Amino acid sequence: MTDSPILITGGAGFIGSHLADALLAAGYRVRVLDNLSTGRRSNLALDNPRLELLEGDVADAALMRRAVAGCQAVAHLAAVASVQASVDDPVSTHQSNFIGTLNLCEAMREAGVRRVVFASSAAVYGNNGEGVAVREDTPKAPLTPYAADKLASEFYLDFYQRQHGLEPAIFRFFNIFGPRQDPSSPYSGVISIFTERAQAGTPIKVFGDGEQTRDFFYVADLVPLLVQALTNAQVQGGAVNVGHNQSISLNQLLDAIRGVLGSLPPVSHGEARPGDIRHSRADNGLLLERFLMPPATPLQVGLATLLGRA
Ligand code: NAD
Ligand code: UD2
Repeated sequence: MTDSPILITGGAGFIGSHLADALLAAGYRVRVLDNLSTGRRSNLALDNPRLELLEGDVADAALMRRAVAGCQAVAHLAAVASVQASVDDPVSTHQSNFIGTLNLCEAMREAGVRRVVFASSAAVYGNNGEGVAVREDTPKAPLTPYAADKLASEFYLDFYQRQHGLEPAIFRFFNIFGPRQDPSSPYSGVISIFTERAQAGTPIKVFGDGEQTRDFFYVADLVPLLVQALTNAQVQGGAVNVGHNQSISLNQLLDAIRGVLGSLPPVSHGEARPGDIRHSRADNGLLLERFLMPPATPLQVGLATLLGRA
């Protein structure tokens, strides 16, 4: 381990702050670049002298150069994570979700920093592969600016790998959940919304019949994969799905929350969201081949932690 820091863009957010905690616990120095748009200072162990916070935007090329300078590796997690925000404001979200990646690639090329872990998304597949386990070679069908920016970022990372020797490790996250996921927007992760409402006793709204399925993945199981990709001697090219190849319906999810709490507030059903994917499940063969997977946290255990009943 060298003493130079690992940069986490978006490190004050949900996934990034758990990664920061794990790297600090393992003895690394961590530099976070975050504009605190959805991230929070309170997610970070700011009293740890090995943690540095640079407050600013990944779209600021000069700041990105300062952030990358002297780092041993980068986890690029900064993005406007809401798909709907990208639909509502594609120009502004493009600055965060694509220009930020390009600025990072240039800054890494200039600084000679090679290793970068990138948070891509199942969104790159659109509706393709719906109902079967989606493989990495499933044709891509980005249906929104969010998905297009993620896929374009993947292509640029691939270009910088071939042309400039960058070492990208690209993960396509399916539905990550866990503590610190912000439930405050209607487009926040469904588990963060349902568990917050279940705890507060406020009504839960299911969009559609609740039989849509998702491959949920607990954040504490994701972090060791990110750490391996940042620190392994070698990375192999190409993107890797992050999921369990197991999906459950929202109705089953609600049953599981009821199982932890003993009861649920009123649950109503509304119109399905336009464009909502019906079934989503990751083929995770490549993930298992390339990375050491920690034993999966059972959904009940993850939910109990979120609900303060662990
Ligand atoms: P999050 O909103 O908690 O984290 C994103 C972080 O990036 C926040 O701290 C935010 O303040 C910061 N940020 C946003 N725009 C920025 C900018 N222009 N400059 C600097 N910082 C900026 O969301 P998350 O769930 O932790 O997502 C992390 C990454 O994983 C994102 O790239 C997201 O697209 C991707 N992802 C997440 C999921 C999921 O299930 N949570 C699924 C697929 C992909
Ligand atoms: C996830 C990602 C998104 C993108 C996409 C790729 C999150 C938060 N979003 O979108 O970034 O990667 O996958 O396919 O991880 N729902 C309700 N009630 C609510 C909220 C949601 O019924 O109050 C439903 C929603 O209509 C959907 C399901 O729950 O059917 C999951 O919604 P989500 O927003 O958590 O995630 P998803 O899969 O749409």
